[in-house]
Amino acid sequence: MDVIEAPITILCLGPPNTGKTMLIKKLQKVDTIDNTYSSVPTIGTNIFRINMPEKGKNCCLYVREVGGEMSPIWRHYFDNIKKIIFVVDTSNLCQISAAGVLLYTLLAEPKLRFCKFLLVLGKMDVAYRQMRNEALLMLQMKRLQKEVRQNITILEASAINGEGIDTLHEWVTGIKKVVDLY
Ligand SMILES: Nc1nc2c(ncn2[C@@H]2O[C@H](COP(=O)(O)OP(=O)(O)O)[C@@H](O)[C@H]2O)c(=O)[nH]1
Ligand SMILES: [Mg+2]
Repeated sequence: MDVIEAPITILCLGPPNTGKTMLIKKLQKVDTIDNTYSSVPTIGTNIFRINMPEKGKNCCLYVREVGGEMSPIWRHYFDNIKKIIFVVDTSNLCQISAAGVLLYTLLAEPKLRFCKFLLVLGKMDVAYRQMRNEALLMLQMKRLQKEVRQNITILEASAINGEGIDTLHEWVTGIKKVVDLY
């Protein structure tokens, strides 16, 4: 097992099965697409190391995923957190509104009042997904954004076809990848 040499400053949260594990695994290997992945639900927490060779040879940061089943005790992991990645599953109509309530409880949490939030509209590859505007309506984002002080960035993503993963990498690391045009 890796020795963790930097504090964990990023949490990845969201209801069960929204694709958190797959998304972060994808983030670890920004340049490869793997369609054969299957996963088991996360019970407990996963810690992912994200390498940042752009910032130095051994430079990295850590993202902790806390399973959706553990939402009642998410708050135990809020110390030192600077960024929250909140993943919703746009292909799961029944779950989206409930995800909005969970997101609200995070935004209302005093320990997270200076955090940056990234709302990931996940599984954008699924044909029957909710489109961005419908998903945001179900999450009541307009109302939410008026009531909270944190800045919420919204990202459409898919761990299957790689949509949004580069932007996720930029948001997480603060490093802009240089796109090679040739
Ligand atoms: N179609 C599609 N399925 C996904 C995507 N991400 C995850 N999944 C599937 O959703 C299920 C839950 O994924 P997982 O990463 O374990 O979710 P977690 O419980 O939030 O960590 C798995 O069956 C994945 O294969 C995605 O972007 N698109
Ligand atoms: Mg998981």
